Amino acid sequence: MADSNEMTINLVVLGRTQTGKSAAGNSLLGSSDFESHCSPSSVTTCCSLGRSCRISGIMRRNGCELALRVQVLDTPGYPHSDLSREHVRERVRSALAHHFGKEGLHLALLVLRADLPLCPDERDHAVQFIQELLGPTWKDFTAVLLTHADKAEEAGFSEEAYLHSASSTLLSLLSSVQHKYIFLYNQKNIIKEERAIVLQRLLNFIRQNNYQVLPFKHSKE
Ligand SMILES: Nc1nc2c(ncn2[C@@H]2O[C@H](COP(=O)(O)OP(=O)(O)O)[C@@H](O)[C@H]2O)c(=O)[nH]1
Ligand SMILES: [Mg+2]
Repeated sequence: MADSNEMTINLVVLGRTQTGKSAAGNSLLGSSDFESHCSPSSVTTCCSLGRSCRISGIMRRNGCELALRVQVLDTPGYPHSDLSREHVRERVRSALAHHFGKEGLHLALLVLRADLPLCPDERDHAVQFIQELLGPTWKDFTAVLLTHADKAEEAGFSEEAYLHSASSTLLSLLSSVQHKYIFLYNQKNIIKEERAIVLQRLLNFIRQNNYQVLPFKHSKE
């Protein structure tokens, strides 16, 4: 938490390898803190926390401007090329407790590629993984980030057309998280205006949740 004219939102990116988690984290932070590139093996192996600088012009409360700060926890994806499911889960679990043990988590962002169909097995793995990390109220604290929306757009899909043609697996997942989803056109660094729109949408989700946070037990070390 910070002074009264500033608000910090705490986010974690989750999802399989090469979906664009680290790139999404960088876009949200307006930085290049996280290593992100195309690779035949998983790039991210450890969790790391990135913090944005103060962002103004996004948020108001009771008629007053509030500066926003964003904290993003980048995570190794699961499935991962070199780490077992248990390793990834324990790394993420301990990083959540370490970084957000005191302040709590506002939203987990489940990162999926918009240019690939979501199949039931993958959905089940992702949901089970998030449930293990966030517990029974995971749906209230999860939003879906659909990266590679630029590729879907290149293939002729507007967001509406995309949702009309999307797999029932994806549609039921979006419905289960109360339609908290955002398309990300993250082929290069997103521009300031696009970032502001994404942050506004995330803030709306957080507001819908009455600014509740999900607490985590502090790590012992
Ligand atoms: N075209 C496109 N490429 C993306 C997008 N998001 C990520 N990428 C690329 O996908 C690759 C993997 O991204 P990365 O952030 O390392 O994935 P991670 O393993 O989930 O962290 C990188 O080459 C990114 O530049 C996107 O929205 N559109
Ligand atoms: Mg990564």
